Amino acid sequence: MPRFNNQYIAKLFADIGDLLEIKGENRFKVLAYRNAADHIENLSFDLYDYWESGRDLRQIEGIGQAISEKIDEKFKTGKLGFWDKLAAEIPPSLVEVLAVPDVGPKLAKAMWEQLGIISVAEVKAAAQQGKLAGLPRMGAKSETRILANIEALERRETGRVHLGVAWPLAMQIVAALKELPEVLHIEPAGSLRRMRETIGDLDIVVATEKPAPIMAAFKKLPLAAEVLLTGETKTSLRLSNGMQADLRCVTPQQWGAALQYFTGNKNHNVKIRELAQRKGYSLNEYALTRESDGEPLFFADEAALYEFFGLRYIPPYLREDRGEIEAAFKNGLPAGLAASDIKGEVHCHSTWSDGRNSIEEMARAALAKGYQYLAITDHSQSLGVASGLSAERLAQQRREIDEVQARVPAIRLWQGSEVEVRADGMLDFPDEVLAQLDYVVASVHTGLRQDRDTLTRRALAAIRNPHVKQLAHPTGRLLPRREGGDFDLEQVIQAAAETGTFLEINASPERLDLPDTHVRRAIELGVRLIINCDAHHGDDFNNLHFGVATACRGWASTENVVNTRPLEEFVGLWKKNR
Ligand code: DGT
Ligand code: CA
Ligand code: CA
Ligand code: ZN
Repeated sequence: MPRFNNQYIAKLFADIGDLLEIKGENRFKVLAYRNAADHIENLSFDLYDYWESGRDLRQIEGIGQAISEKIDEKFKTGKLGFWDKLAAEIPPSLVEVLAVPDVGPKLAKAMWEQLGIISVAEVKAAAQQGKLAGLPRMGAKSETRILANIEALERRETGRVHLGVAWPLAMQIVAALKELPEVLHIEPAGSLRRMRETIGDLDIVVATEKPAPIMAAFKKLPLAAEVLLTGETKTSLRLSNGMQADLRCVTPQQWGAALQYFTGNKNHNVKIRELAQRKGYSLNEYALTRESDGEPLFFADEAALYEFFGLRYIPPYLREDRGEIEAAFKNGLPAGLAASDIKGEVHCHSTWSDGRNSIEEMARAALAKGYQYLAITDHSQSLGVASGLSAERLAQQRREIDEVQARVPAIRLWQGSEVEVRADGMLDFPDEVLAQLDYVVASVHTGLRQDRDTLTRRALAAIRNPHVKQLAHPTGRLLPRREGGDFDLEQVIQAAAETGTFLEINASPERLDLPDTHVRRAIELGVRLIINCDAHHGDDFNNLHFGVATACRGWASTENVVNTRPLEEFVGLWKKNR
């Protein structure tokens, strides 16, 4: 029998208290379990030793008859019948849901009973889809607050947020400060400017002759929760979401060197500084200084600084010390691409599954983006949490897509499906159903904790299916916290290259999947990449730039990304190699 330690037993009783509370049990009973948990957690001796020596558990504060019997059963048999019965009634994972601030037992219960929610990840997804607002005593405001609480929990765990959280904050700060007449230049620098997938803190750089009013305005921003440090040219704030934001003011002549320095990353900067030293200069955040006579050299912009070293301008998204400086010497930097190069998307959702807009709304949103084509790819049947479509519902949906196509002829619409690759490795629809679809996207959403072989086999089966044109979000990671599945990505990338299956760069800031490093490998092997927002709402098409940045960080150019092609050419690429 395992010797359960005090922490284990305390957690067990705390969880029982939580589950009983969700169940709606009498308050005193709930409190009794929590009280016992508290006392056990704070014991100065080992509970198991105490029990083993045959002493009476009821002598311990907080432990009465009922709880002493349960401890006895657990220590004797390794099990607790009471817990098993309770866990069969109420999913124990709801305890984790209850840990989210503003989620009380009543709400946890309603989310579980009415929406089938049993994990924090599902609470988050439901909040994003506006599904919580409809619950009793809830509304859009409390839904937004719960979502923010979950993001704060994630930030506390990792110290980082994803771009979807950091980007709008940086834009808000920059927009507010830009109004000031003293601001000559302003840029968000650091990891955000490099469009790294997660952000630790914000770094804003300003060129000005008069920093004081800018510092004052920064401290007074509605977003500012606390001033952490403030000086003449630097101020650090704690923002209301818990993130830190640093503002640095430099003179206009220092601008080029400062922006370059604070953009990073650190290793890229170290390499640039070495170049300076080799030329007999030292480089800091303000200027280059000739070591022989201390003469400073200033740069009006970053391009001038790179040019001084005989380098092509290196865009921020490449500054990760991944060979970009060597490439810039040889004029071998990738050309990159822009959001405006993307001509359409083939992975989005409508109210037919877990999307929030109708097919027509999605079509019009895509058209407003200037897109030439859009495939509606609602989830397939086995993805119950996302209201996946059966083959019958797919047939009905086809009619609606045809109707919308007639009303919105300016954009080409396709019927697709985001077909689940089931845990057993089978696709969620038989080939006959897949054959009727215009465009098939395969995804692994479930069973991401399977072992490497099983997971990889599932991905390969999808890639090798002749109907599957694209593998969506290949790793399944969720930023900033959940690692993707343990796929053998090298094999996945090779199979995609062999078959001509498109690998997605999912532009949702929670995914950015393929990750940039694997984008680079995919390009080496000649994989055809595709960037999609996986939009669940028309506004989600605005995430495109995150996906484009991820492609660029993986050294992609337009020729690597198939949906930079206009309609006819894009369709011409659908044919697979085998
Ligand atoms: P983050 O905030 O963790 O997402 O990442 P960054 O890259 O924004 O890092 P941060 O905020 O610590 O610093 C911003 C930039 O300042 C960084 O990218 C490069 C520059 N920097 C910071 N510390 C150093 C340093 O010790 N040496 C050099 N050369 N540059 C530095
Ligand atoms: Ca930073
Ligand atoms: Ca910083
Ligand atoms: Zn999707």
